[in-house]
Amino acid sequence: MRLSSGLLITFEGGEGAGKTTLIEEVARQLQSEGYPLIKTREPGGTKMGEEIRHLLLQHSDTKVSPYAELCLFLASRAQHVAQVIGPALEEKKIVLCDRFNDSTIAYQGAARGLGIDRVTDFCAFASQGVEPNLTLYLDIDPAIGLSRAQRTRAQDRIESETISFHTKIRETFHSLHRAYPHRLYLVDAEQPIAKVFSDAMELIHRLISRECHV
Ligand code: T5A
Repeated sequence: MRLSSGLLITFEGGEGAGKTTLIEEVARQLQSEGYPLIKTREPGGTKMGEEIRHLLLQHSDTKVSPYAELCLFLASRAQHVAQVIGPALEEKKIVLCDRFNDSTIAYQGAARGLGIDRVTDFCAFASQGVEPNLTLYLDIDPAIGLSRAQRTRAQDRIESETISFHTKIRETFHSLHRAYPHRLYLVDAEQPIAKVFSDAMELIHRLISRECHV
């Protein structure tokens, strides 16, 4: 199946919302339909990005400055866009990306208090103007998401933040949805996995037929 342009689809959500699970299912489905795609994630997606991910998520004796944290997320993104996302879009692929600019706006801009407008500008700079065509925000009560995440592994540095930190992130995603209703959609992540998947695929198929019909 050929596309007339590349598509960047980002998956956002609080901790344990089900992004990784959903991306796997979506990738399998789109591949079975013959679409060229890549799956990737942030922080990460490149060798440098994965090293930055380790730095960011490990527990540390050092109290990490929110400014240093922001710069590391942005450095990972800049490399990821230059090395992986940009070239894949040039090749007219679908890019399925686990987290992108909206996470930085919600986590660092809002929850860390660095300022939504300022962080939005930094994100546009780091991502070199690349914007998602569609963002699926998996909406979940933070307490439910955190308990799901803890079922499979130990909490990382950011997950270990307070519940009010995670609630602020959810509220910010809701306001991003109101600000960008034609790009960022809320998907109820408390539904069974099959329903989350079918809701997501409906939005993705709608995007493909609107943007990339060949
Ligand atoms: N971050 C990231 C920032 O602060 N700023 C930034 O700019 C960026 C890019 C990244 C961390 O960095 C922060 C945010 C994060 O704290 P991460 O690994 O991407 O870390 O984020 P997490 O949300 O922590 O990833 P998780 O792997 O914990 O969550 P997922 O991927 O959303 O959830 P998933 O798919 O692994 O599912 C968790 C469990 O729930 C089950 C799954 O089987 C699994 O066991 N599950 C369901 N159970 C019931 N019903 C459903 N519908 C389910 N869907 C999945």
